[in-house]
Amino acid sequence: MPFIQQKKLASSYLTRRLSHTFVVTSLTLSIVLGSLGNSHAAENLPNTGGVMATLNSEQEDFRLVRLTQGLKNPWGMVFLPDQSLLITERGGQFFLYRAGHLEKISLPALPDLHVRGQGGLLDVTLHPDFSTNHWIYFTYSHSLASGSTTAVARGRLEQNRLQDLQTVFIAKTDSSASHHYGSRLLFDRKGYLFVTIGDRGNRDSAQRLDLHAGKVLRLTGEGNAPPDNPFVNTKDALAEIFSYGHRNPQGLALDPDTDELWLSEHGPKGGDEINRLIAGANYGWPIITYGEEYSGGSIGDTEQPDMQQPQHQWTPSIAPAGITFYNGAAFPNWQGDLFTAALKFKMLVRQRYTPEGRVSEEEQLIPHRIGRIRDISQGPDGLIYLITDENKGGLYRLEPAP
Ligand SMILES: [Ca+2]
Repeated sequence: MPFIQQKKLASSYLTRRLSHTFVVTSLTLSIVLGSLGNSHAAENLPNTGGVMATLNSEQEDFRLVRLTQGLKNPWGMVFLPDQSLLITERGGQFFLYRAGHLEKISLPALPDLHVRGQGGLLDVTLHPDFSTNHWIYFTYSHSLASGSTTAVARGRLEQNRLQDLQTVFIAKTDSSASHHYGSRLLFDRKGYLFVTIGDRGNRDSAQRLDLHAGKVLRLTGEGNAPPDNPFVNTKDALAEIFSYGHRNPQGLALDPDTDELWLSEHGPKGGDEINRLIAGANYGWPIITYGEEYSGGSIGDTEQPDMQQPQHQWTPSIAPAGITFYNGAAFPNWQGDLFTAALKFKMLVRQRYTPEGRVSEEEQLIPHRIGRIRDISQGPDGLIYLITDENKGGLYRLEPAP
């Protein structure tokens, strides 16, 4: 099968601009080549699970395995201590993948769930003390009289029932749009809850400290602002804000070696970004961006002295969603690498960063094989799990090649 499985994007980055040009050329080439032999690959796949392919890549050979294709637009997932996998569907349903089967979670109707456009039930994570308190936390788009906004709720997961639902935080935004909710969430090792909020389609909101749109938030488990947040003493600023100037961040990961938070965000036309988060920092949108208007034409500059540069940017866009750092034993040659799920080109991107935060390796894995990849998670078994945001969305696993 004439399939361009891994296209090396760049092996060394001399300057940002040089690498930018190289990525454009290489990505375009791989898309053209990939589409020639592969555009209908997904439609031709059998509907049963099992090994789909054994594939080679720069550092590891692996098998791509489909576990199930019974999910409708899955968005987020998290492993429970018993190694079952909790998955959200954007339409408002939770499932547990356990012992090779999907089990539906029963729950009361979610209050004010706004299932429209990019909205619905979105990401999910566990409270650090889940083993004793059974709290799961999730994000969703919450209906308002004037549209909708991103909200955080929690509930207790007991067996296959979710109960005691509480909305703990409702983001203050000012948009009637049904897109750019952002919406990844995770607890850091200190027990603070980080939540990403998109600009809700109002790009200037990302620079306004009196709105939660276009921000990363840092909350307590009760949904309040911790007293050491960066803007608690800033007049007219919302105390929940951790960083700002983000467009639509749909990926968030903790670097297990440094405890730093890394984030992916969708740019406009081009200019998708990977950012390393610093408390109080401005990530520039829409004043600086490497993207441009969908209709063509510039949006802003690419640099400003008081704004953070991305660690990496993709032009053309790959539509990055979930990200994770790999530190498992199953793929020893991938340890420390950042994996990014991409909706566009339906691929997984592996990147290796130097200690200074520059990309030293980058390759595409499984482009156009399984659909729009929305999220990625490392399992307790050290294997890599993916979900695809499709009407017949699937759960897939990367395993070492035998
Ligand atoms: Ca930026």
